[in-house]
Amino acid sequence: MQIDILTLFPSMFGGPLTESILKRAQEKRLLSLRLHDIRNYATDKHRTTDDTPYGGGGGMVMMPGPLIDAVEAVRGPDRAVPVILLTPQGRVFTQRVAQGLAQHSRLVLVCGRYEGVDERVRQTVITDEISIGDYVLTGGELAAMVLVDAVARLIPGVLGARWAADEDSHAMGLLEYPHYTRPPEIRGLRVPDVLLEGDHAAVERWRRWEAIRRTWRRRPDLLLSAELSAAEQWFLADLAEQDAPMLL
Ligand code: 6GU
Repeated sequence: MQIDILTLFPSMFGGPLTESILKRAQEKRLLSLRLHDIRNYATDKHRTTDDTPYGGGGGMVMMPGPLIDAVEAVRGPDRAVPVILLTPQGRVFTQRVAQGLAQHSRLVLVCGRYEGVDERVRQTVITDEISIGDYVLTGGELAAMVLVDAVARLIPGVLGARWAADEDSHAMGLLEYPHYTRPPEIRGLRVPDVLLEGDHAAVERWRRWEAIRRTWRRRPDLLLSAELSAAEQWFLADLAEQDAPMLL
């Protein structure tokens, strides 16, 4: 997958995208990330990319000219490539949205800044708008990094087979079960016996039930769309009698 990122602050992207799994994905040519400085598409000698809003009021607006030119130059002639504006006004990013984006061979990400972008950028070159949650960041750059990380790890081969993405929290519709490694006891806290006994079916059942328990306590909203067996639904009914969710 090739992801082109248009930003006024390309140097912000250094750390997160050049370490660990994303670094390996690029070395293996499974992922190609290209950063583009929107300022290179400005046309005046000061390389201006923002201007005051028509109608007055505070803040600055990203100018349409440089941004439309930048998108068209980077995207090329293929109008089927998604051009995604990162903005708090977009649809909310979820694991399901990440799975959809991971099906594409190219993405163009546009990082909004200031009070926003001139509306005509949306009307000409933007095909999708995404927000990473209901809070306001100073710009779309951090959101773009979150999106790239979540999408890149879904590309086949990016995670090793032993780390397959299909058992993730959210991919399963449940939060993950508790994890343990050695030692078997620390500060008086013991690893649950079932994990030490080598009965794989019992381990799987325990993990599934603990995932349901944790989801009930922390994110009961997720259980509305989780797929539970009849036995698991009984377990959940039991839980609901014993404890209340921590939230809501
Ligand atoms: Cl995509 N941009 C900004 N500026 N703030 C956000 C966001 C995006 N998603 C959540 N908050």
